[in-house]
Order: sequence, then structure tokens, then C-alpha cells
Amino acid sequence: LTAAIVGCPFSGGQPRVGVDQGPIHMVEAGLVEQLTELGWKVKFDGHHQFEEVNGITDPPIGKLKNPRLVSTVTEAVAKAVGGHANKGELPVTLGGDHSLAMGTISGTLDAHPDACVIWIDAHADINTAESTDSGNIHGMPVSFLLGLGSPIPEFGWVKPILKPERLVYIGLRDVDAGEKRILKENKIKAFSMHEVDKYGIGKVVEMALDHVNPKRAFPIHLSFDVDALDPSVAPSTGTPVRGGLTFREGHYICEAIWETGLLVALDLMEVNPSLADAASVKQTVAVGCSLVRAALGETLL
Ligand code: DIR
Ligand code: MN
Ligand code: MN
Ligand code: MN
Repeated sequence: LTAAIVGCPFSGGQPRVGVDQGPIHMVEAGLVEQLTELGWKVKFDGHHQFEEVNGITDPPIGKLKNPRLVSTVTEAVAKAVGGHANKGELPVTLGGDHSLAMGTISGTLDAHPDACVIWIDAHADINTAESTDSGNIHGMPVSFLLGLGSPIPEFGWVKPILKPERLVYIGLRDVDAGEKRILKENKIKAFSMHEVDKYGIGKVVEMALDHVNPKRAFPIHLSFDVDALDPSVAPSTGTPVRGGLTFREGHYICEAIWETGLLVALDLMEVNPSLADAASVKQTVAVGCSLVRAALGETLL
């Protein structure tokens, strides 16, 4: 089994500097060695270099900030992830902000057209060009993948091939009014922190899988935004929201998806080592690595 680390030092989908350092910190913390230790053959050919796209003239399109930069970078990520997935390798994409998932999920669906997406996040990241308040594209990748909102020519490469019934959320607690409407209109299944409290994480993951993958036959893309975790567990992230998943709840999700035997791609996003004090940064980077290990089969016993 081969895991391919796709390091994406990119922050253009949101305004806070430093999230581009997330992947560098996770690799420096020993992630490659840790996965090797688990029995994986690990491919890591260095972090992706996006500087060729810096310096392009990139005024907003409508409210969207850095649209050409985000489009160029995510298209490159789609090719990288798709290339690894098409070779039967398991791409592990380290972010970087969550706009990158436009690329990672496009790459996964290129290799596995029937894949489903499990999106772990405090946020739904499903704003459209019309509904966004912030204009930050990391709050929008899901709408592009679903083909919602008016098409933007600069993002013409994104094939809107994700189906609403192949997507499920866990961990939501900061969803914009416009996003709530979009979720309802498209009948997208979401388990917020309210459902995690009500049913417990074990039942929630089972219900999420029953919805998105009823026969346990579809490949799974797991996109994990570290801000799904409570800020006391993962403080170094750009948009922390209190009342999040515990350390164990986050790990349980990763372990349960690994147990299905269906995981084909993993994203670990929004680790920002420039936010919070050194101890918090170390803790957040360590938790990020630990979630990746849990999703790649680090068993408890
Ligand atoms: C908000 C925040 N819904 C937005 N989104 C975040 O900007 O669209 N996503 N923080 O990770
Ligand atoms: Mn590569
Ligand atoms: Mn996110
Ligand atoms: Mn988030």
C-alpha cells in the first residue's frame, strides 16, 4: 500500500497568513516516518511549489478574492491527486486552506467517479459566488464541486460532478444563513454538533455512512478541516469555533472510516502554525499528524 503525501503550502482561499506553513510543519513533525512505521510505502516528493502563479494580476471577480490564483493552484492539485489516485496510491493532501479540496476531490472523482465525500468541519464551505459574505474561497469549494451558483469562467476546469447524495457533513456549528438554505434546497445530509451530542459519535458516523454509502460499496474521500475539532484541541487554525469535536471524536471518525476499507483519499486542512503560542502550534500539528495516522490504520490495540 502506497500513500502519496501532497503537501500544499497555500493560503489564497482565505486572508490569514501562515496556513501555507501547515503542511511543512506536519512533515517536519515526522508524518512521513510515522506512516512508514505503520507499514505504508510513503511517496513524498517535496511540497508543491505554487510560486509560478504568484504575481498574476488577480482582482476580485464579483466578491471572490484571489480567484485566478485559487483556480490555478487547485487545478494543479487536482492533477497531482488524480495522478496518484489513478496509480492506485492513496493521496494524503496536507493544507493549506480548504479551497484546496476543490482540487483534491476533483482528482479523486477523476480516478473514482463513484466516490463519496465525508466532510468534517465546523463550516459547510458551500457558499456560492452569490451567497458568500466574505468572498473567501475556502468557504466555497463544495458549491463548485456540486455545480451550484452561477458558473465562473475562470473556474471552468472544475467539473461539477459531485452529487448531493454522495456528500455528508459531520461537525458543523458555524453555517451561514445562505448556506443553510443551500443545504436544504439540495437535500444535503449534515450532522451538526447537535447531532453529535444527541446520538454520540459512533451512531453519527454510522448514520453518515448509511446515507452516503448505504451498501458500503463506494470509495470514500475524507476531507478533514482541523477546525472541526474544538479549539481547546486544535487551537492553531484560522477560523476556530467553540463547541467542537473532542480529540477522541475526531479520531473515532478517522478510525471508523479506515475500518470500512474504502478510504481512497484524505485531506487534512487549515492547520495554521502562525496562530497561537508555540505550545498550541505544536499541539495542533501533532493532532493533525495523529488524525492522519488514525485514518491510515493506526489501531488502538
Ligand atoms: C464563512 C466561514 N462561512 C465564509 N467559512 C470558513 O467565509 O464563507 N470556512 N471559515 O472554513
Ligand atoms: Mn506528488
Ligand atoms: Mn473547511
Ligand atoms: Mn472550517
